Amino acid sequence: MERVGKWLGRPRELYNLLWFKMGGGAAVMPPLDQDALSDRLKICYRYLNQTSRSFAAVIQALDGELRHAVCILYLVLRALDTVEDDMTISLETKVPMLHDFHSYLYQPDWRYMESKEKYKQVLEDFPTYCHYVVGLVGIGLSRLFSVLELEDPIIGRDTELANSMGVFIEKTIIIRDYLEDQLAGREFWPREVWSRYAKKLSDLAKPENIDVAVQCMNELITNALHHIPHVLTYLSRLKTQSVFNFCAIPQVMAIATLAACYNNKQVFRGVVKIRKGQAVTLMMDATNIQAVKSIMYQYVEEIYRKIPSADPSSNKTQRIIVSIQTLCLPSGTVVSHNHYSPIYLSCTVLLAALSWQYLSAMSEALEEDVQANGN
Ligand code: IN0
Repeated sequence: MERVGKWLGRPRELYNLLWFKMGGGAAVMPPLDQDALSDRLKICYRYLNQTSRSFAAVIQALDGELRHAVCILYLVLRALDTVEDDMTISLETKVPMLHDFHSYLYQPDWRYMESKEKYKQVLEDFPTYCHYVVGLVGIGLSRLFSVLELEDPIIGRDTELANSMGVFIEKTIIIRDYLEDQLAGREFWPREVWSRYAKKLSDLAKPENIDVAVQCMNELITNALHHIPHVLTYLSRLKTQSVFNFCAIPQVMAIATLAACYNNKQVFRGVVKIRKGQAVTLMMDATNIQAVKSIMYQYVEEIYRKIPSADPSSNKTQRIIVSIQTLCLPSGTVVSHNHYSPIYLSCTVLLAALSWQYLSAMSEALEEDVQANGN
């Protein structure tokens, strides 16, 4: 019953999820012709689908040569990340292992089996880490797009924008995974921020510190939002549809995740993830710059509505949101958060109620259909 209630409030997500599961995603992400692949490439795509189902579909939809290059780059980076995140490997072993990693790629039998006790890993230099872990991915990918002439040379040359694309995703993951990383012995939140809220980063997980913990996270989210203008400029320069989808989807997932985390105590108690139906809807929608701007607008609006007046970063958060919304609207439109005309408000409520009734009826009909078909 709870599950039915969950869907009734979100009929479009239910509709998109069913459509996607029934193969509708092929319109945005055409599937790969498996028979045309060599055996080695088949293995690569099998591993890719095992690491990330939805993102694998986006990679498989890339054009020609770019598809295999990105597939292999993604697998290599995920493998590196697995070593980096493994807290059973000491730093003395891990650092040389990461340096030599490129040579293991040519040794099919290479394995690491010596898992020992848990070690702790604290990230001390966030900008350098970001440059190597994320920035180089964005810069490398952007050069690939340009060299293959799928995008203009400026995409490969403008390293600052390419860097922001990756840093926005990475900062979002680091914010969302606070608890998981704490439990695993990893510390990624920047000291210069958390030290103004607590003595130790682990203190933020203590129930008695929940209010300052949320304030600290709200500051980090406000900081991450500052990358959005660069992200929008980068995406607005893209010309190839499959490259656009590949680049835009992780960005809209990131803003949806930040909106779910903002001012949410649950980040310090469990897992906060976007719903499957929400993710599928974002994948279906984020296919052009205007749609991405409208998604960004809606999620920053959701954050704006949640800003507590007593939050220490509230003014900064409001300012960056207004400037993002200005970028997302057609030029000449003014963003206002204060004046709602009562007549517009009534019309909106009436329209929302009517749409809700219509969509609920449609989702019920759909669900009956699915049950009748035994899926
Ligand atoms: C990525 C990025 C990514 C995609 C497109 C353009 C980019 C431009 C600059 C930098 C990174 C870019 O996207 C993925 C998204 C991803 O992996 N999503 C997973 C999430 C998950 O939980 O596993 C999903 O299932 O949807 C990304 O996060 N990274 C990444 C890695 C390699 C490549 Cl080639 C592209 C990781 C990171 C750390 C942000 C670089």
